[in-house]
Amino acid sequence: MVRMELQKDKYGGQTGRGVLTGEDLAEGVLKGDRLAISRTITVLEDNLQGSGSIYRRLSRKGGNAFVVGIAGPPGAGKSTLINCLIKEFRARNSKVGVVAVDPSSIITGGALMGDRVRMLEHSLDAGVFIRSMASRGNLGGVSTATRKTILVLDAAGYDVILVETVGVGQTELDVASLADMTIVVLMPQTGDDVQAMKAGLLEIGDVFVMNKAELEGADRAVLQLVLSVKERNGWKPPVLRMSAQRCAGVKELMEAIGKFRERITPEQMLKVRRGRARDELVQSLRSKMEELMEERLTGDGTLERFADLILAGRSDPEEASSKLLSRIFKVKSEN
Ligand SMILES: Nc1nc2c(ncn2[C@@H]2O[C@H](COP(=O)(O)OP(=O)(O)OP(=O)(O)O)[C@@H](O)[C@H]2O)c(=O)[nH]1
Ligand SMILES: [Mg+2]
Repeated sequence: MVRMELQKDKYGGQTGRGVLTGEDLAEGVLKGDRLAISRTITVLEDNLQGSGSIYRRLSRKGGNAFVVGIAGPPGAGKSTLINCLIKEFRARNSKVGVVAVDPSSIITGGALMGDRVRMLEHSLDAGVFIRSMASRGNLGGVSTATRKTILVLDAAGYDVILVETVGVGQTELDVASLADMTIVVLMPQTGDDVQAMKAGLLEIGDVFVMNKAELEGADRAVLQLVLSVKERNGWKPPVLRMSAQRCAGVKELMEAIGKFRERITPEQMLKVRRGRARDELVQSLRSKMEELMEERLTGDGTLERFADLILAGRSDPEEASSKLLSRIFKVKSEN
């Protein structure tokens, strides 16, 4: 509660000089001011006033952080493992940002709390910034909000950004595409659904961690995984064993991260980042078009009128959408 109050005083609203601008916030971020970082993420997430200028200022500053996605089924030990990674990176003097993407937390709130408590020991460290994010109906969705958060942390000077995502829905795949490398965390278990889940995860992992390796069935699970992992672009993703609760195996994981990072050539990096810039552009276009649609068509009952026309057999969805498109964009659209 105290923190919320502080945020409000410094960056949350009116000050003696008047309302703080996006530029003020952006400057705060570039100086690494934690309250500014926190407030800025919220402003960008919610598209509040000032987000345009913040975005312009910050997006030209970033590009230095190494972004690592940590994906895997619920309860595999991703947060526990991140805790271990934070310690290792801090020991090497890297500043670490953590983004916990948690679509399920709106329902339970439990996982978020768990993450907070588990990572609490780092929360007083100025070199660590942890942000949990629920998909609370953000414009453009979770991956857009995650991208913006990464942008802010990157500009604020965090060297490594760890992004935790659960499961393998489209959201997670989108989030994985934001990362420079992805670590997939699994645990020994059985069941067909798990196999299906792994199928999606197999595609995105650059390193696989079999966590809870002290549990029964770990050897078999590792063996199965080794057999299923395929070489991609000259890199055979290693399969590592870990007991994240004790951080056993974290040195090997750090080594694997280092190796992967070393072999990324500047050209590959450029290619990845160009692809990302393109995706961002498409996403932004898409959300602006949706806004436009919302603005022009829903408020005044246009959609209902066209629906009636279709019902009455006087139009069809294809023809109607072409007409509406040309109306929105004021261009002639091919039917
Ligand atoms: N036995 C054992 N338990 C572990 C290990 N690592 C983590 N756990 C436990 O597994 C549970 C889930 O760990 P989390 O780190 O919250 O897993 P998560 O993947 O982040 O979970 P979600 O964020 O809810 O998807 C916790 O009770 C951990 O204490 C391990 O190496 N061995
Ligand atoms: Mg977690």
